[in-house]
Amino acid sequence: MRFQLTSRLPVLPFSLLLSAACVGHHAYAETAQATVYFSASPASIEQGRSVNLAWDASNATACSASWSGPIPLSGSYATPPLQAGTNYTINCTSGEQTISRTVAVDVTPSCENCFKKRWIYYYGGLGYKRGVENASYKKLVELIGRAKQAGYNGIMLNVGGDDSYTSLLKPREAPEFQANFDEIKKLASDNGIELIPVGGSPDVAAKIDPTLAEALPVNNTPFVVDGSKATPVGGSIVSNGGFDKGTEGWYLFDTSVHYDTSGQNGAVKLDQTDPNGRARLYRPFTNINPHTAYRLSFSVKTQNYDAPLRIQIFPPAADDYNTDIPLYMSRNYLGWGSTDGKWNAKANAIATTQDWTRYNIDFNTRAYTGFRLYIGAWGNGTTKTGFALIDDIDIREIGLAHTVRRPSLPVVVSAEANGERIVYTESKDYEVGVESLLILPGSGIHDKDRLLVSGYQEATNMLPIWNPPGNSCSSKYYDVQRAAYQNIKQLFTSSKFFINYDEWRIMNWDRSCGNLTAGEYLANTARTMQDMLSSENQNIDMYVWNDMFDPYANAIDHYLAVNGPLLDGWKGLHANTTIMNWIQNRTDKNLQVPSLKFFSDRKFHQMIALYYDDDSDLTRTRQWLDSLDAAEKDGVTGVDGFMYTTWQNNDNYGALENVSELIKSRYSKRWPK
Ligand SMILES: [Ca+2]
Repeated sequence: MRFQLTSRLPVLPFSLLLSAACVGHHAYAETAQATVYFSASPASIEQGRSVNLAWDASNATACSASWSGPIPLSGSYATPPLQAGTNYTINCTSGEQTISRTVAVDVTPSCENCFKKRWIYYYGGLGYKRGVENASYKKLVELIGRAKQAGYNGIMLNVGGDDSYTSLLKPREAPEFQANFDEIKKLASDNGIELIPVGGSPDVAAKIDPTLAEALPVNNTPFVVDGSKATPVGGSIVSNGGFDKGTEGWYLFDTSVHYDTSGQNGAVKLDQTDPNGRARLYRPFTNINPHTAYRLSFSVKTQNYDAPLRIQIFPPAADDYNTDIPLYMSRNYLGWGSTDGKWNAKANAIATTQDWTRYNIDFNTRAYTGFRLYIGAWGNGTTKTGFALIDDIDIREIGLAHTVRRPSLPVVVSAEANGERIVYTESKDYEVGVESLLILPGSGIHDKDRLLVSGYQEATNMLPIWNPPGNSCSSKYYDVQRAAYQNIKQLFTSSKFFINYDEWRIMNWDRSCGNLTAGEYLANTARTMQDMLSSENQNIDMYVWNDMFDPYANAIDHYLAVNGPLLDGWKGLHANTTIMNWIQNRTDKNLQVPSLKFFSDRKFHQMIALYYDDDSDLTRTRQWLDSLDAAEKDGVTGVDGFMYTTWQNNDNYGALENVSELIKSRYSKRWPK
């Protein structure tokens, strides 16, 4: 042992002795008179890092250092960031003797673009069955083993679906979760896989507190009082909705749509003869009030019909806006109905053969003054002989349906009288009932009065999203997010956190934040959220998807039911946020290069989310890597990782090894040794 070389052991703290024994590149020697210890820790660094020098001289009278002149007999010094290999020397004197010690610090070029983060996206529940009986648990166990073998070092864990709320936010309510999660955590740690939590979605706030839901304005619906109840004046805006005047007012959009006289005083028949399955009934509506809530009702009868029947409602074609943006396009094809003020238990659906059945859906005109209604099929089933009959189409204003109420989203009941506007008082003049108002005894509202009722309507089911997002104007939004993060922080050891802003399709309708653009609203929300997260965890390292902040994706002038232009939301992101870029090229346009450049120009680090769903021959993975090469040729820096990202069925992990092999061979210098 090196300490036995001298009988006069220098008095060093135990930890320093350990570092002397363990750390390379140190000089340790002694003379009869003096012993000088000098070390650099670490002795090898990446460009731009600093090292700590430590020394201790026993029986010496003076020491000097190459970096500063005279120094104390023992001490330490942190070097400035080093750009190249550097030698440090100290000289200590003892009588006539000078002892010189030198340490060499190796500096390796910084690998800014090394794939330091090699992650996998995982979405699944862990809560309701123990261990391997739980399919999600089992899949994750297998994935961790394969991840290690294939060279991955992180799994972004969206413990997902309906399970995520109970699992991540209320673990005690899912009794199997904790044990399953603890085992996953241990397994991941044993295999060198970091588990990165996903959370902070705006949905979380609305799920925990439904009064925080983003909601669409419904302005001045005319109501009429009948006794102690007021309901919308109503009346269908659809003429010839029963087809008793043939197809007057309607367009039979495809050759597989016919007028049918077999019953019900006329109906429309959709058959399955079109090779592409197109069978659409169409009608445009004009001179419609904006910000109005409507209920569409219709009847369907089928025989041996298995094409997916859909309802789609778009803004008017003549509108300046992007007319591809739907007003109503539920992820449930035929929409989701409502009865007695509540959503039905199940989405609207037809049987292959069924007698006449009535359905309804609710929609909102937003800022538009018209809309285009489509009922029909865009794709075929397997039977080619079946048909569906549609009849009795009715659209009327619906007041106070799925109303969201909070201080900034009031229900306002008023009337016009003698040119004056009277505003009535809740609990004194009326109470809000089920899609109606209850007029109270002694109310200022009287039988047969005409009222104007304004409120805010849940946009649930109107767009293909799962849950309505919360609105961040109220500080309650962040209270809910904070409590959620505190739970997540307890569960995970990683300081990384993925803020799940994904397809945020309804946004910025609450004016209590001020008259903001959607981009400003998003920037404020992201900044306040990240401030809150940073206050909860000083070491937090935050990640977001690109799309809501990306002008080549969703950050555009008109994005679905987002109120106002969604530009410049990125300005709210903390500078050290990493963008997880999953943008896909269009057939006519490379979007990946400009998107990577957009975020690189704004100094964000990025990871590329490769392998989006089915890509078993890696065509799209190669395309992504080609885009990365082109972007980096164009000056893009800061792409320091990738994520194997699968979404559909969360099941496409088949190419895990092939993807990492491809990257390893194509970027051997960027793959950490
Ligand atoms: Ca009819």
